[in-house]
Amino acid sequence: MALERTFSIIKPDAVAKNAIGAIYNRFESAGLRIVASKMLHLSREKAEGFYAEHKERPFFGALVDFMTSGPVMVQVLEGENAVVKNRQIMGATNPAEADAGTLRSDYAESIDENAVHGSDAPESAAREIAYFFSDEEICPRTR
Ligand code: RTP
Ligand code: MG
Repeated sequence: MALERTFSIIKPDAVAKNAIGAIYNRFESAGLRIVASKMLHLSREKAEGFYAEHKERPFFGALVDFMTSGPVMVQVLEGENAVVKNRQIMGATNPAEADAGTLRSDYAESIDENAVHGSDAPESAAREIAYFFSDEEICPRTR
């Protein structure tokens, strides 16, 4: 399978837990390479745009409140089958249903504050990467 890219967010709850390094270790240990990365404190406008597909859902306001409650780390992960691999590393949306050893099982408290985001398909990955990163900010490995 060809190299693939996916988009990832370490959400404010996991940043507040000082878990950035532990989560990056999970990505790298699974063979995903971090090819772009930065810390941001999202504006409401930026968070609302990111989650626009959910804007009619009852949890939308709480989701935007949470995502703007503190800094996040955003990153591009590259590797074989990166979209599915990252979703496997993350675990189910609701941490109560997440398999043991997944990021959400280990770091998330609830479905509302669930530690990480990962793109759900290659098409959404491309859109989400472009929403946060310019081409010059993405640095594929040269060795
Ligand atoms: P994400 O987009 O953050 O990676 O999460 P996901 O694909 O696993 O879940 P998605 O359906 O895209 O939902 C986005 C975020 O909205 C919150 N949510 N709350 N209370 C609820 O029923 C509910 N459902 C979704 C979660 O924080 C989820 O990560
Ligand atoms: Mg999603």
